[in-house]
Amino acid sequence: MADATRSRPPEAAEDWTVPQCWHEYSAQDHATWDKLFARQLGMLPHRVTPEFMAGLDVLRMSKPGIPDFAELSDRLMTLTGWQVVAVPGLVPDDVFFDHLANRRFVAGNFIRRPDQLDYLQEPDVFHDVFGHVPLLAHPVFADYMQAYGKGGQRATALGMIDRLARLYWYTVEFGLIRSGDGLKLYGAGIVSSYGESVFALDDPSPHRIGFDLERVMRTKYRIDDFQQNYFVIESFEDLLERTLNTDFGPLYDRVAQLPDIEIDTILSEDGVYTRGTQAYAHGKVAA
Ligand code: HBI
Ligand code: FE
Repeated sequence: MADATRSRPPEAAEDWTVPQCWHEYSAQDHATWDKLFARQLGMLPHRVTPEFMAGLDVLRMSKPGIPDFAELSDRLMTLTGWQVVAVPGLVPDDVFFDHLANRRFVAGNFIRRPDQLDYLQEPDVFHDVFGHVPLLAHPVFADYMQAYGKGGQRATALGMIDRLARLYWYTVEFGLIRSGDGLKLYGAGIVSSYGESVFALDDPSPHRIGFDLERVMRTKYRIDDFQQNYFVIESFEDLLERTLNTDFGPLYDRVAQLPDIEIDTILSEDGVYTRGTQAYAHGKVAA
């Protein structure tokens, strides 16, 4: 979540964008990307939704080194009308929403240090570009992201950003999708993390619950560790349909009257795919 008090660095434009300065990446920066890329590619193909692999392919993302945003944007523009623009890190919510509403995805231009391969707090170029950009090549998901940006602008006016942010968290960042009899990954926070890509699908600990818009908007989330529940969509078409064709006004009114739902709760009306043991989260507390 963006820190509302953060101020725009002097080198950034009014819309918080900066030049990517691709030529300034060091050999070590590119090597870090290649290492993270190879590690995910060794494990993701049978775990991630096929649309993600198709996006990597059509955007030529297996080319070694940190991608040049100008090149990515050229390809994306042709496919779905999206661009990738560089920012120094987290940007304020209103700036973020304005970019998405105009089909611009903001990506951090820096890469994590070699001692931070497994976890870092701020989204870097590996999370933002490897995690988020492949699905922007998918027309339906691309429309969903823009709809989220527009929804963010309306939610701001209604004081409901926190509720809408939960939708982003449980879909764009940590979503699972049904695939035949099984589940697959699509959330960027999962697919850019080696540990969570295994945990989210295979671990007996987390709950996996069928997506319901109102339910998701009421559910808290954690930013400091693997999720304790994941929400499963049927398809990108279904996700777009359930969000785009819903009037969020009455929904926000209803949600505002209802209590928040804790991260480890299962409700009687939930469509449960897996009832988790919660052993991972609870084991940590005891330790
Ligand atoms: N800024 N760079 C960046 N990346 C994000 O994912 C992001 C952001 N600012 C705000 C934000 N996300 C979220 O708070 C909104 O989805 C609510
Ligand atoms: Fe992200």
